[in-house]
Amino acid sequence: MSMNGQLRKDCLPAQEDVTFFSENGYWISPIIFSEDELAEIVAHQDRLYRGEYETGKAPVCNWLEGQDNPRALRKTDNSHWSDLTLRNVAVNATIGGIAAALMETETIRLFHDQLLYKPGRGTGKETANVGWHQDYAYWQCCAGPTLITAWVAFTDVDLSNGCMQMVPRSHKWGLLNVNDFFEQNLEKQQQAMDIPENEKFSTVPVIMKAGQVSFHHALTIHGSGPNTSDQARRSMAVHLMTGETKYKYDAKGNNHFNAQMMNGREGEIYEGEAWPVLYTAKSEL
Ligand SMILES: O=C(O)CCC(=O)C(=O)O
Repeated sequence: MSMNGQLRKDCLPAQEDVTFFSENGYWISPIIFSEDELAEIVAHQDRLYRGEYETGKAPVCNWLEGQDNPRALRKTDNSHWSDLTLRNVAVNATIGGIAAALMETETIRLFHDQLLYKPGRGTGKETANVGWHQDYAYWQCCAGPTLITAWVAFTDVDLSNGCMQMVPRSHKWGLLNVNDFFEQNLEKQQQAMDIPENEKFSTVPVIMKAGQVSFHHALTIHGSGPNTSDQARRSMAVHLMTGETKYKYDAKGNNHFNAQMMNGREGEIYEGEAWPVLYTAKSEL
């Protein structure tokens, strides 16, 4: 199965969708992955959790069966290092084409992926919520917020299984004071947030069918609540950067492990094998 090869033009955003993204900081695509593709992807997700690495290379901080807490959120970074099916999701050309259109840029590269599994009912106190955050807070190793995340739903998602929630327009508010992926108390976080005057904190649930992909800007505030359903919520967050994204050393030491592959080349564009190109307008010539 070749999931990455062809750019599906029928899935690209129309001009009004690009305007919506520019105004609100997020957008939801039509279905990109078929049921058969998703079944294969999910099987490979489970292989990763069993510690079976097709390429022989382990991802970063993988959750492992029999070893890690079954009730916690499973977050595996760089699954594309380890598994070719998951890699095909992370470098999917249609995802790249959509990201380029929304960011109004020519080239989209993979920064890193994050495989996610939010267990179903029974999580008890370890609710596996994702606290309000802006992705750029974690990417101070990039000179500017020229990044976008594509979140691929492997299962249907809605509020009952802890779908992501977006705060529209928040990508226009700059980097805020409250940013914590692992915080469980989203209400407390919201109260402490410095929202700009004349702006309102409102949330929109990202309700999708399996195979759809949501996109959010690196400054868009988002988080997610508990999964109260019987089934796990499965997905992959594909963190993407525009072709002009440059490396910046973060003096606070918050250098993402993928940025370490830049070997301190301050001010240089992220390019090369470590950051595969998903899409470039040049290939369209
Ligand atoms: O899966 C979630 O609930 C949050 C994922 C996330 O923070 C992201 O994709 O940037």
